[in-house]
Amino acid sequence: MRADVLISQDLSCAGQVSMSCALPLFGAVNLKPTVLPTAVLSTHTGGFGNNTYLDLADEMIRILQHWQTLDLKFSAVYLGYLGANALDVLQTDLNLVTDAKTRLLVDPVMGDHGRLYRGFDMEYVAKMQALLAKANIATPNLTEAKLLLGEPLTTSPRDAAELLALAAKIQDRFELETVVLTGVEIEPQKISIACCDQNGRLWLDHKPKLAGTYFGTGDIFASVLFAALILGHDLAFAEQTAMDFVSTAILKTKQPHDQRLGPDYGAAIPALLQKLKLV
Ligand code: PXL
Repeated sequence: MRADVLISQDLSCAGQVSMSCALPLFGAVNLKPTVLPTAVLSTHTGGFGNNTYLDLADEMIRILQHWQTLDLKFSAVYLGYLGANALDVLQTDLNLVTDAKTRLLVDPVMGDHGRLYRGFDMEYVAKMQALLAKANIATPNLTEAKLLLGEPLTTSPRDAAELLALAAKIQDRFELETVVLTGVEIEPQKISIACCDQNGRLWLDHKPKLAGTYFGTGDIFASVLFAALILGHDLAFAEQTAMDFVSTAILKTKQPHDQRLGPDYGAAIPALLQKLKLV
């Protein structure tokens, strides 16, 4: 049995990050997502205090074993925030549900703003480096790109050339087809991303920096980017669609708003469906 897309990342019960954004977005574009949750948390780890954490690594093994009896294979797999035990499971067992045609996007979620997220350490970074070697597409933010390359977190690319070189280095080091390095401020009041495609093309895209620091924007960016690629669009269209989606979601977020809850991404779905010609 062949299915469209498998999403494996955590389910944070409160705060719209990872699975709680990815699942509705892939469902909205009719990619019939299958899920393999890596952990259940009471909230994400960014600013809600003492969150609970139920590790689902053992259950993931059982789920994957059952799927194997169905000969279930996925055309696409999207991995994001995993946790150390879940990452180990995926490293050894993901091949049970993939084949040579499966496209794997790894969003190496481990930190932002120059710091690792709570609960992650350099051992996790090393595991993520090994996982990335299996991926076709990666979408690190600047912090994650530096961690993956073992470069100091204290410096940032100063101009377009340095940012493009960093993205190309990730592509080269991990032998990736596609890299989109997200969320870099090389010009004041602008957010830039750097893209490398499988044909050796390299380019930047920019959007005005909007007020606020919303949780989950990296997750909604990666979800929309991958959905557009799976639907057959090229990287230039996919990255523009994902950039527009995040900006629209933030602009449409009703104020006042607790930024820990993430932007009102649902408000940007009608425009997304139009852009993807799904309505
Ligand atoms: O948005 C990334 C993310 C995903 N999952 C969990 C997180 C975070 C960021 O803080 O804590 C659990």
